Amino acid sequence: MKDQLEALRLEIERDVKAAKSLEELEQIEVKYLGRKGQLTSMLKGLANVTAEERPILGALANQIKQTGLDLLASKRESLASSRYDAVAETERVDVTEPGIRPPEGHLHLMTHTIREITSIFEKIGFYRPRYPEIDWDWYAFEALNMPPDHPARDDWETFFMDAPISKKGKMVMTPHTSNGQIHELQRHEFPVRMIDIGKSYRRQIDATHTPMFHQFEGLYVDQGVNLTHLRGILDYFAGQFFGKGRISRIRPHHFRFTEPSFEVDISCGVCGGTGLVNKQKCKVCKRGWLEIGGAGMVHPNVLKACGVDPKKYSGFAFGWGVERVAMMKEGAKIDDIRILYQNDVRFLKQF
Ligand code: FA5
Repeated sequence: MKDQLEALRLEIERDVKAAKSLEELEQIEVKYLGRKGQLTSMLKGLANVTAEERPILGALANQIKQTGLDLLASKRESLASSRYDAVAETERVDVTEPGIRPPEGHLHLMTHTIREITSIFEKIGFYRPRYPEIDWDWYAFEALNMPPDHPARDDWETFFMDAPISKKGKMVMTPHTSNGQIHELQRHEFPVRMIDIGKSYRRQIDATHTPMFHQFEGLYVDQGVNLTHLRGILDYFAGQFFGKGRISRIRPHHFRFTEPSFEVDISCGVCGGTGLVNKQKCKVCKRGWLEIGGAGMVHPNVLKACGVDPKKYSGFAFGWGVERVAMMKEGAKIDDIRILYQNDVRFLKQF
């Protein structure tokens, strides 16, 4: 039995030495030293040996058990530390390495443009009120001197709301921001120096029109305001928004709510307003100027509708498309307005 015990000691030593994982060590412990292990079953054989041999063999068995436990413990320690070494090698983290930035959104080109326009006008004392984008017919048309048979009041141009009709007419999704002029003038606080920027809606869609777009509506009303003030503001905006050297011009036009009325053009940034690039017709503007929108002196009927005395007060107004002016900026290279609202990240990322 002594030889068997010694042989067992050697087997335990050999197996522990060869073990490559903590799981293997677990199995070795169960196999040799566990409750049903080989050493335990040998100890049961002690009952058959002589009384003199029994304590000697018992002591030897205990010693082998202790040796086995010690060997297992030290092997466990060395396997665990080499496992950490391996993890440290394969899963090393260099905390000084630059991290991976999560994708980050940014403001839409239209929001940037709205903020830029606001700040250009704020610098010269204009303020930005907010007026309804769904409003009564009276504000959107009637008080603006637009008769009931005006084409814009037709279903073809304007979105009418399916809502009860009030004293102020039908409810409409504003087709322009000019309703802001009426709300502002009704406050009777002068001077009025408003830049109202909001959404407008029309039944139009093509490369230069969207059913929802933004307009910015300027209104300056005080005693003694005349056309030269409008000209000054137009040139100021052209230089600030489009860049130094860009100027404006006005051409006669017709709007019901201004008199006289104009169409405003901005000199083309590509040909410098000459219409020619290397003696060839400028491809961007064809004639030196880009159309920006309408303007004019506020019609006396509009002032009267708001309870303002046209003999005492005068002023000018203009209304232009935010999308259009953004598209006209040099280098913008946007040839279809609809792309602004398609939410294609490849497009949006560029701004
Ligand atoms: C008006 O809406 C007038 N209320 C402007 C005005 C205000 C004139 C104050 C005088 C005094 P018009 O319909 O031309 O005018 O539109 C003005 C601008 O809005 C256009 O020049 C264009 O830049 C923009 N616009 C009009 N319709 C659309 C559309 N469907 N999509 C994108 N932009 C548009």
